[in-house]
Amino acid sequence: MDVSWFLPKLSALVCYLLLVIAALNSGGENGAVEARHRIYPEYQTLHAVTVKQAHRTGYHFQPPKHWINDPNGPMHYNGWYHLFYQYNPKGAVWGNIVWAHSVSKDLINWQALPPAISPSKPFDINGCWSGSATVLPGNRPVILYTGIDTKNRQVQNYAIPANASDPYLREWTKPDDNPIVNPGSGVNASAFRDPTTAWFEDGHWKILVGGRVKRRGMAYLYSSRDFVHWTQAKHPLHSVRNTGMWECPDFFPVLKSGANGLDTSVLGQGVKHVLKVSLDLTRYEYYTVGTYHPNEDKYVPDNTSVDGWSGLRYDYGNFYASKTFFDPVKNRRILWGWANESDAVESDVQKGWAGIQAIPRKIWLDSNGKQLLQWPVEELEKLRGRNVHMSSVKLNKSENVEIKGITAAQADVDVVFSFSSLDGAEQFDSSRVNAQDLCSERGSGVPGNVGPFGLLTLVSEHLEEFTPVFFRIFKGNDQEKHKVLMCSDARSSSLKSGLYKPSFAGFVDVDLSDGKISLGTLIDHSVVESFGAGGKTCITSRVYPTLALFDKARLFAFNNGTETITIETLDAWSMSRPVMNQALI
Ligand code: DQQ
Repeated sequence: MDVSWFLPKLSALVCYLLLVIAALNSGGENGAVEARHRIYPEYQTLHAVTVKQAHRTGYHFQPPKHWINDPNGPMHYNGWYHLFYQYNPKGAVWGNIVWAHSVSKDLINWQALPPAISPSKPFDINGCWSGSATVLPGNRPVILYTGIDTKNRQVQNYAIPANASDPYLREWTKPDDNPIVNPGSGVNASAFRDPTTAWFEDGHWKILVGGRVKRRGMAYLYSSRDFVHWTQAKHPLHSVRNTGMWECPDFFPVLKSGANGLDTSVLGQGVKHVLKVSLDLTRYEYYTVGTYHPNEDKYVPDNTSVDGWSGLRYDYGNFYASKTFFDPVKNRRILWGWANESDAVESDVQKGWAGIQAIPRKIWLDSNGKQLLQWPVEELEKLRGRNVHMSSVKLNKSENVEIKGITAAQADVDVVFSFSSLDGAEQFDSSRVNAQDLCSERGSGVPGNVGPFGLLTLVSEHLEEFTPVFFRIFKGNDQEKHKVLMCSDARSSSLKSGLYKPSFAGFVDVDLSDGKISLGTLIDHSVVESFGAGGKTCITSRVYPTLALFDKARLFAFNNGTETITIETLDAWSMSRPVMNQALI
């Protein structure tokens, strides 16, 4: 028996398990600063001499050079959207982290300001890590962030604008009564970070801070009357065993019906709550939808939400440390997430930059109450240029159609596929719970009955490189009529080796009774960000083509299933470049 295919998988699995066990057991109690960003001391302070353009994005958020990670403190204040983010001003790997700061009128065109918060005081001298912003009554913004203090403890600090009448809020002051939240007894000081936006209730401000006790992920709850003196609640708002450190928790209300967002303090009858956590062990996130009981300081996920490793994700690809905020201008809740690199670290250093932010997404509760829906903010449509439109195009098995006439490496595509029958769909094997494994076995080239069908993005001239985004539809079991798999498969995305090229995938909980399914995809040189079934399942892939670059990139719609698929409608647009982080004079 040839087991050669199995050996690399086995060794990868063993390495991963060892890593997980090591992380779970280390406990961080040895005084080390625990955050699993990879540390490359030799590159941390290696300024980029040149910035390589090949894989830089056209319309995604990124600074002119160097490393970025988590989005921090997004808010709207006096006519401007603010985005802060973890940034290394000195190199293209994680380190020397400050809160970089940009402002925008429309969430698409951004101007860069000097860093808002940098290590300078005993309570943050070893790092200014992630956090959130809250706009207090009287229009007073406050930032809460994690500082790494002189003893390498993680403490929570606040910062306020030095001049609240400056619409850009360029300068921030860190008052001397910091830190305002110290790790209390029983709290692991090296696993205690990333305060949330505060909500107000019954005379108190409340926040969550992420943490871990042994293997249990924790969302510690604190309350305060004045925003400066904080008291730890008797028990965490929520915790789940065996999930490891919870980074960047986010907790917010959503309307039971309708797509409008809610201010973080809204409670009441028509409201559910969402708790999202970022799992340091796996570097992916999950969320639950549930009920917040303010009087008991408790959050209980609904029984329709899986509360653990296999819970729902905002995004099944390169997307981490996300954070939402309420936008009072358009009454919506907006999600920001870090789309980290899949490239080798040496390549990041050569490129002179690493990390982008995914396109900000409006999020709201699906009418089924079980999950969130996401869609790129409508302002993105301003960048749409030349359009190609198709309708009623039939794709028989192994047929494809090229979408010509737009800039395929920098594009926005919206397509609705239809099929006349699902009778022949293959039976889903209910033991196959791992979508990513299924996608890697049944890639875009493996024929099926209903699917695979979808888009081939960033395709090189002779198909040496391509990133397919596609669906495969199975017959379900008693509970579910159908099982829909959505994949964004990076395995053939680049001829370059030494990269992470995963077959990212998720299932799509969608009613197919109208015989249709939609796919929206944002293609931007080294990122393919996809929204299945109106934003029910989203997948972001970072890819690094060597041939499918700029005007050499092509775009196709394809079908490799025996069931004929019809492109009901397809619109594709060339996307123009916004102003991206020019310094504001
Ligand atoms: N990144 C920050 C931490 C956070 C982690 C440090 C998540 O505050 O837990 O840069 O990516």
